[in-house]
Amino acid sequence: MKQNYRDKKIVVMGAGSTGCSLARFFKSRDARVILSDHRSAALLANLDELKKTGVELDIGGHTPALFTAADLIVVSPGVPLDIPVLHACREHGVPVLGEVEVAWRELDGTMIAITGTNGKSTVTTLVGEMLKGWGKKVFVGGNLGTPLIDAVDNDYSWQVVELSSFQLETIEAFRPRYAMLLNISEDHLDRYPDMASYIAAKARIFENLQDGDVAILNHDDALAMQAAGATRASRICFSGQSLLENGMSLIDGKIIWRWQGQEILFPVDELQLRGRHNQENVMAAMIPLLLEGCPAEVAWMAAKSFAGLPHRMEFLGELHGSCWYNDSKGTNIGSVVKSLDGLAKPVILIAGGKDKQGDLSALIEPIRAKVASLILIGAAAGRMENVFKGLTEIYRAADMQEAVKLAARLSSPGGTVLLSPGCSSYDMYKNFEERGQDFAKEFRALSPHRGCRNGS
Ligand code: UMA
Ligand code: ADP
Repeated sequence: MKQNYRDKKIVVMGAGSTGCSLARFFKSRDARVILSDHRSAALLANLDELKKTGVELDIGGHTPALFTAADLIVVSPGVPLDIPVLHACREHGVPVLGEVEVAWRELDGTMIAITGTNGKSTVTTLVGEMLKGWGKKVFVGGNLGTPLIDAVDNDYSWQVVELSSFQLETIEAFRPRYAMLLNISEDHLDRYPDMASYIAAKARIFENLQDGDVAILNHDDALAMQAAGATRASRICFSGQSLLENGMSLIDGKIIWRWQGQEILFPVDELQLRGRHNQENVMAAMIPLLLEGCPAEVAWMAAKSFAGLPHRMEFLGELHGSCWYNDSKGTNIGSVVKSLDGLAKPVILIAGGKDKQGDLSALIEPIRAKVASLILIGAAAGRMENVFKGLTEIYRAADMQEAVKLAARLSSPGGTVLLSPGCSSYDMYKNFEERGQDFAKEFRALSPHRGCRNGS
């Protein structure tokens, strides 16, 4: 499975975290590496360090002649596959792969791959914590932050990898032992022509599974169940609605694992994670561990100890009697719905950002029911205002500082202020972390003497 890249001419597209890691990897395999990015050098980091190792640069655009003369093109997830330079490569018979495919070919060990519209990072981290609690040497990364290629040459016995639809678009033979699809709702419709194309990309996680592999599925999500199609892998499900004969169910405040005649119960009130969606995440995460023979109490101990990731319903503190939450990772409409679901009325909601062109209608009822004031920021503010007009009071804010000050003024004791944008952050910030940090900073500026419980 491992490839020989010696003296091959390889163009790596995108000089973000994926591209820089890929360039280092190919260099370590004695390939000729060209790192190509359409942004200017001033906007890119790490280039000097890479240049010193002999990586060649094609910056400020993608030079077609370099691409069509290459042996292989490896794209970063943020690169759309329908751009002219990649069409030209395909016409010239130059293979185009993604980083996940390249990494998978190099890796030994057992891989657990996790996709879905929401909950991927939480489940990926949880699975990683459970494996570590069981004493395993484990890589935890992928879309979560550390590119999978960084797992190569590290003798991890396990890899837990979060996969986005972008990363799955460019696999070929990729075959994890466990493939998890948590849920599907609208996302990334600024990249995909329609929902069917987005689902098709997600479904590729099952494409190469064989007998003996395992597909872990959400029994309550018809789209996710359908996406698994005719996979040859065994299907093991989790459900928040039905008691499954073989699988993981959530009934009357208990997670019930039923497998081959055995039953184990886990009381969800022992978890620190809040919200029903997180209970579903815990169920999904435990399945591969229990199937692999990890003692139930070891997996459950890791689940109980996990307080959640920053920027996902992260409690920042109280101000004038209202609770403030940073849910900057709420980057699509489905996740905002889930976050509002766990909160009582009245909520002051700060939303907006880079528009992903999805259907906003799933938010209409939750806004009507829970949101006392809606503060809109960013490029999507205009479209959101048109759809949500008349449901609640709507305000516009030019930046986070204005939004936070307005939220503090509008909030009332017993209420909640929530940043859950339903959009990506790229119109105003480098990423969702920077947006969440800005929100927390502005909150702290209003409440300098109040500590943050989980705050950054
Ligand atoms: N670029 C080009 N040409 C193009 C398009 C982009 O040169 O046509 C360049 C950009 O100028 C930029 C570089 O590509 O310099 C960025 O590449 P990238 O967007 O793939 O970013 P990376 O830093 O490599 O990060 C990627 C993931 N980013 C995206 O999918 C957009 C990260 O997920 C991931 O953590 C990282 O790889 C490691 O695996 C982020 C994300 O937003 C968190 N993911 C989306 C999400 O979760 O919704 C899918
Ligand atoms: P992802 O990595 O898929 O973006 P995260 O674990 O980072 O998912 O969670 C992001 C947001 O998605 C959370 O703040 C929460 O609002 C929502 N979310 C998390 N888990 C689920 C789930 N299982 N179902 C629906 N929404 C969820």
